[in-house]
Amino acid sequence: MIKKVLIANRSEIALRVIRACKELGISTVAVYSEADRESLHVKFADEAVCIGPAPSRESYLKIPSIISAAMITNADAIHPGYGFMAENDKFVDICDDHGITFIGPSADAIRRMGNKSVAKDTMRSAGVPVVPGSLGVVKDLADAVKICNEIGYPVMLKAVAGGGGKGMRMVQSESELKNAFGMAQSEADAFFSNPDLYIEKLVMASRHIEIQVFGDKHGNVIHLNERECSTQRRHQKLIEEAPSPIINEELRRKMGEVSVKGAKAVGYYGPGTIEYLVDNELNFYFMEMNTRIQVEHPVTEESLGIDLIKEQIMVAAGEKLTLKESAPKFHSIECRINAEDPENNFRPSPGKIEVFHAPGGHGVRTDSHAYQGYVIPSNYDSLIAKLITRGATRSEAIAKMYRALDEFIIEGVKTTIPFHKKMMTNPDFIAGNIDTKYLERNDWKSI
Ligand code: MV4
Repeated sequence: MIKKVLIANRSEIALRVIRACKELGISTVAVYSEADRESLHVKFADEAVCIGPAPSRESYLKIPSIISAAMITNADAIHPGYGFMAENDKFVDICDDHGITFIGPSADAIRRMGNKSVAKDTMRSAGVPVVPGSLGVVKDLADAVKICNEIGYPVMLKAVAGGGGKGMRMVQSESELKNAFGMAQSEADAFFSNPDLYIEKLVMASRHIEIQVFGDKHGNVIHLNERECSTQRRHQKLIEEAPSPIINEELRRKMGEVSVKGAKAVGYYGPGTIEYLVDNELNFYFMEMNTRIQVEHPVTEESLGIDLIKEQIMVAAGEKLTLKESAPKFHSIECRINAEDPENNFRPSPGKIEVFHAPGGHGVRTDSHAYQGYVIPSNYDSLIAKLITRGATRSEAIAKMYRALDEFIIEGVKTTIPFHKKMMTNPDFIAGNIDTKYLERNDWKSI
């Protein structure tokens, strides 16, 4: 049994985990940096330990400080949230060495999915559709030229240690490849301390759709349908929903089935997400697997009426999965409310929240660590709230979202609320015609 959980994170996700622990009767330990002393996760945890100064590398990324905080408070498990320690296989090994339960997958599963080329080859072997390209790492330029001639241009050079759009470069021709290959290797080495690249044919797919999977330590794996995440800007998701307006029952079954096979191939347990690109003909291609709970997990929760974090903790404690596969019951949408100025290229807008009123009412959920008087530090990401609605239909979820955005009052910092209000009345969004390049092609103010 898990009696006390240390939450190795901050902001809304730390609070989300604390709430789940309280409902399970589990004690909580918050850790915080000097910049987060006044954060809500510190106030709502049973105990709190300061682990260092504001910069992440000196606090939330400092493994000895986190482990020490767990040891002195006698925590028997650590929940990493997302980001920071969530996909750090060495951290999981260290937890194991100290007899602390890491609330997440095994170090081995994280390692294998963290190497994007190993991940792709593992998925291909498990029967998951992948984009044509190199098998494993491309040795040198000669090898690259040969592979590209086989698959045809344009291609994508991708760093095996990259992911989430980092360390990726499009190449149109052999002459371009001759310049780009060495540069891409040097860049990958500089950014990720690993120069290895793999190659894929460029796919003209327009949607980012991901499948939620969930496994336990007894070998059971299920899928919990898809999330539509195509409304993004520079690889930052802004709006997510479940289900996707373009996925039919048959495709959901197919994508779910292969995703479960993929997760089983790495002995996966806990919640995980398999990301796909989906084209206009509804072909789907594996991109990467995220071995963590994700920011957008609430739309899956609201679409199905379940609690993914409570299940994650129970599964980490060794319990069998209690969740069951099910068709979506509701439509859910999430808008990320960031402290950014959408009028000025989404520039970060940290500072003091002078007025804060969160919306409520039927079908409305606000996940936030912010409150009136809270100062948003400039050291971390700019997410201040996730506004989630659920409706019987997509159009009801959209109507609720517009109503909730209209009630949301935040003064003192700029936020993405005006952008989201525009999107909720945008005919393209309402029709479900969204793709990953939409916000590149269109200035949001003129849609
Ligand atoms: C691609 C691609 C086209 N062809 N791979 C970007 C994030 C990472 N998960 C994979 N990404 C892409 N990989 C091939 N072979 C286009 C993208 C891509 C993208 C993917 C999902 C969501 C938004 C995107 C925006 C630009 C490019």
